[in-house]
Amino acid sequence: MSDLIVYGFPRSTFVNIVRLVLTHKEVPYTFHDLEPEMGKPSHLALHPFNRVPILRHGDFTVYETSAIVSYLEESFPTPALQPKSVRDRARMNQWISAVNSYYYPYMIYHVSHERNVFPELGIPSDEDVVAHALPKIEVGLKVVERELAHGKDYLLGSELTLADFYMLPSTYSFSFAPEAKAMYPKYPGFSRWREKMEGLPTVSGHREVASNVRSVIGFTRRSKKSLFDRLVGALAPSQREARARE
Ligand SMILES: N[C@@H](CCC(=O)N[C@@H](CS)C(=O)NCC(=O)O)C(=O)O
Repeated sequence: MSDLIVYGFPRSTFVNIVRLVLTHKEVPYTFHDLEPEMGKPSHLALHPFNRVPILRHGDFTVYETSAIVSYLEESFPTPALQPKSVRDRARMNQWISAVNSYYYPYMIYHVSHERNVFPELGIPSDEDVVAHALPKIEVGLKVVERELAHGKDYLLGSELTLADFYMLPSTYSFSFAPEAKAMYPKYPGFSRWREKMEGLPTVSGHREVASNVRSVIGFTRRSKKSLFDRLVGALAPSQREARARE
């Protein structure tokens, strides 16, 4: 068994970034589903900010996705997922920061939660939160489209980098929202990039492992209650109102 453990829950966007990188590098790892432990002392001992993912490698533990993927890149350098040129690395880090600051918050924390997660828990969507996020998502899609005007396969050009694996999970989860179905076809370069990414053996391999039927059924049954308990705090009216202004 591998001495690498990824802690998280299967649906998490950031957890999936880490799992994609490990899959691409063909590094074996064990996945520890933290769903039943979220917010409990065993989880907070790993991540004091109450988030996922967390990586354990032997006696070393690290949280925050960008720190984790940098560690993986340096510990398992081949195949490389960061460019050799200083400027391309800056560009890659620009994408990573943009996903953290603009793509994930609006696509996932705002719209996907309102459209997919809350209704699954029997809670109606807050249309103000969705309406506020949509123009910001449109900006994000225009930026990707403009960058991909170079006509090459990946965000930075012909080289697959961490930027692509950062962008994929947010744009994948958001694709299930009805708004994405209307928006995505307007961006042909972005749609080609998604197709290219989905066709990579890394991505199909990861999806197969992540959608393992037994674990998904287990997750759905078990997680509804804990997800509800966990997110109920986020439903405080003041917090939801704040999200419509962020
Ligand atoms: N800055 C963190 C963000 C991680 C994050 O927000 N993870 C989400 C899941 S995608 C989370 O843990 N949410 C807490 C929850 O769902 O209770 C990182 O880069 O790892």
